Amino acid sequence: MKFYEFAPTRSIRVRWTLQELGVDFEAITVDLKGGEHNRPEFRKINPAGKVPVLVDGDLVVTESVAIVLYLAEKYPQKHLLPTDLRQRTELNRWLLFTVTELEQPLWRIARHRSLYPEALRLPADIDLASREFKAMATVLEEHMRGRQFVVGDGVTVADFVLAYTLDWGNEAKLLGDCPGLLSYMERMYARPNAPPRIAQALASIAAK
Ligand SMILES: N[C@@H](CCC(=O)N[C@@H](CS)C(=O)NCC(=O)O)C(=O)O
Repeated sequence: MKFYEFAPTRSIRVRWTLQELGVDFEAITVDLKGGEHNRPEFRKINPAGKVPVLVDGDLVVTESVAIVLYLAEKYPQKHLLPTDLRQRTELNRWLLFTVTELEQPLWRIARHRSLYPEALRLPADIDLASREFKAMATVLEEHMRGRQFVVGDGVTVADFVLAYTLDWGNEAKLLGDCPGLLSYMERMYARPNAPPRIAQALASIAAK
């Protein structure tokens, strides 16, 4: 399997899953800072010009959540997905909550802080998105009370997606009111096969 990644991005969700599964893969860095995602060779693999991408034989999978679900289904013996319908539905629920209710405000903040051209940035949207993130993080804080994992009693790919997204929220300084989420995120990153935190990954590319 070939894994196209750029260290501090949503690629972390996929690297985390691959490392927990303990499977062989070839990692290929797509240097977003250097514009490698806009090269025609990469656009052929993902016309959206985004990472992560997983290529497994003739199958090309984009979208970080689709990739982690594919990997968990490909290696069922590692039990990173519940088989019971109710638990699986809970997993889908929290995965979608993570990418729609938590990630989207964080993405808006990142765009309006630094990714959009300066003239297009809307500081007011940073404020709105921050409030929306915090309101939804509070809902999750309540859900996580007394829990080790977001779904059921064992680790699933939803934990990798969520812990990365909470690390992103922590980088944006939005987790201050959610001590339970902070300690869950830190516990997840203390797992032996966890990937680097976003701050470490950013430092590794800055050093290059
Ligand atoms: N929904 C996609 C988002 C992928 C995405 O936006 N990746 C960013 C890095 S986190 C990227 O490659 N950006 C390059 C660009 O938009 O030009 C996923 O979860 O995989």
